[in-house]
Amino acid sequence: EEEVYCWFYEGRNGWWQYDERTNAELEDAYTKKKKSCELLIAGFLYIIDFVNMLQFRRNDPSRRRRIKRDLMNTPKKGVAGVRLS
Ligand code: V3L
Repeated sequence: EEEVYCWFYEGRNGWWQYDERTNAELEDAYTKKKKSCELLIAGFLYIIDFVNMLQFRRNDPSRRRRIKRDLMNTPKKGVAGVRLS
């Protein structure tokens, strides 16, 4: 089996996989050993902090979520808010 890794953000009782475009951006920044990067998600700017493995809104850092890089096959709620059926 292939060991494919991708990125997840935390929901209330589980993890959501990032959408494909955002996942590619995260993987690119992570591979370049950046400490952080900025993402535009649904009209909001978010900071990804690779040091503390957090996502938060740039204009409201209290809106904070844990993130992780894990095997694609790992249990998840769905992808970017779209639940697995
Ligand atoms: N990708 C897509 N939507 C996001 C992301 C992201 N990386 N970050 C936040 N949102 P906040 P449960 C999530 C959405 O952090 O029931 C899930 O995708 C976020 O959506 O306060 O708690 C679900 O759709 C939320 O709707 O800025 O597991 C939903 O929460 C909104 O942006 C419920 O998931 C504000 O998030």
